[in-house]
Amino acid sequence: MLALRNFMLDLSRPRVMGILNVTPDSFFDGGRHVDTNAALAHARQMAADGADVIDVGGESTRPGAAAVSEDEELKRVLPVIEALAGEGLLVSADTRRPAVMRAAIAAGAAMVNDVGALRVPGAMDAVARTDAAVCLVHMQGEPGTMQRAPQYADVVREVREFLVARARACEDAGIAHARIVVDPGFGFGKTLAHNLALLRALPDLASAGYPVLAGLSRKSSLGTITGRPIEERMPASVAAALAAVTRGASIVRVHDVRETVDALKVWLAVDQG
Ligand code: 9MG
Repeated sequence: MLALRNFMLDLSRPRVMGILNVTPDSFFDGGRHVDTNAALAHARQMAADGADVIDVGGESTRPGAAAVSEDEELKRVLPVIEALAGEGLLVSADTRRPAVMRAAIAAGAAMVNDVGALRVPGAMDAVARTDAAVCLVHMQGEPGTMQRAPQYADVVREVREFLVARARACEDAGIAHARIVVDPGFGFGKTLAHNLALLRALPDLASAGYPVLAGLSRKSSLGTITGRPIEERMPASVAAALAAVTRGASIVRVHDVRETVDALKVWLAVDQG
């Protein structure tokens, strides 16, 4: 079970987080949902298609993306979060900024998805003072430069140790174990070889005792493997989501909700009767 404020999400079957980028420049769907009404329509469609959580982000973390002011980020995400939470949907706020975390939770977000793993001063406190869940993501470097020359002596060990240390720091700060999710951060300062090693080692990460979230949807590693541009990576993304859940991921973060949900239904029917 994952505790998201007063909602308990049963993780005995894999769950789907739908990606909603309210940005002009995200790597796959940048610009499509900047308008609040377009964003809401897309989120409602993802929920109807079976998304369990909608992850709302107002700042792109893709390398080279333009910096966004805090005010602009708030202006983009708050009306969307407020409307979706008001409709009873589980909403996650994809942000690294403590002020955005606080405002998003006040607007109804039940989870914070932080690619910085609450390392910005004030971020851990912003979550700890609430009953929201948190997803702690591993990232080597900073979004602008992280893909230049990622290096690890042992990527699996380093990512696991980092995530367990951050999760324990959260617990020390008062965030209950049941509210914490960890994520190896595919593509966040990682080569294809690093991503594949982490994907193969997901059972090891899951054995740390926190639910694992995996985000591979449309990412460049899938383009490297298949030779396909971003618009043609849906089948590869579905395959990657299945590869992740068969290795113990509890939640997959995806653009293609309907296709992923169908694939998971088939896998579940075969695998778990
Ligand atoms: C915001 N964002 C982009 N990629 C991501 C990933 O792989 N995991 C999580 N949790 N967030 C991500």
